[in-house]
Amino acid sequence: MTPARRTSAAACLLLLAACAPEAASEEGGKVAGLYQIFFYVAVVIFVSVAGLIGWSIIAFRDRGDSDEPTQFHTKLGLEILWFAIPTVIVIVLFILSTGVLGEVNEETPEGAGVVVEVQGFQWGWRFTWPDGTSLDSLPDDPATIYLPTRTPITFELKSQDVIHSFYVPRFLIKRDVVPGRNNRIDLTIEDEGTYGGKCAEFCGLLHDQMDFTIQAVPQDEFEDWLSGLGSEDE
Ligand SMILES: [Cu+2]
Repeated sequence: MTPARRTSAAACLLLLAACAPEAASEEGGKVAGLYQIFFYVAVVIFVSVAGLIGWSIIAFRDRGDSDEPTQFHTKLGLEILWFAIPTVIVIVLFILSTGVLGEVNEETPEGAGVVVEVQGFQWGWRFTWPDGTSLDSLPDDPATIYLPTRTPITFELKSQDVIHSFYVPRFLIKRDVVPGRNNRIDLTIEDEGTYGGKCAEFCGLLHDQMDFTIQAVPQDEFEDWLSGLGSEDE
């Protein structure tokens, strides 16, 4: 590969990497950071392997003479090297992943932040706050729920019937909602904005219509919205 081609291939890969959505949650940012490390490691591996294959194809091509290149058996140093490099890569990536997994799964202490119970059902979501106020998101009437930015939020995930999956793509975190099991997602939304949510586990006929919207707003605006919702309920 000429240097120009190599540069343009690298540029294409970088552009593709930029296609991943930007994380709107603190925890998603950590996942995105980890993803980027994996991506760059993969680029280095791909370029090295493809480069070496390309080089050997050209360097050892049939030149029309019958002379074979020098044949040898066992090259201990090289064999140890190509065993050691992937082993080190896997160990480093494993340690980094475990670290990020621990941070992302860290539970907000009880009483801190906002807790929302999210119940998935065929085919919608019921969002319930600790004071009992609830809001349903249904296929013909998808709900918008408000949540505060820069405050820890706990989604307590429950299912009434089959397995669903609570997914807000911009948060870069997805978790299954399993009947008989209480799952949770703890996260902090960093940026104000409107974020679409979906069910990400095929759960029947109207699975694709289990949409909802999260409106991330400052704390006081969230409280106004929640008290308005509570009085609507009465
Ligand atoms: Cu579902």
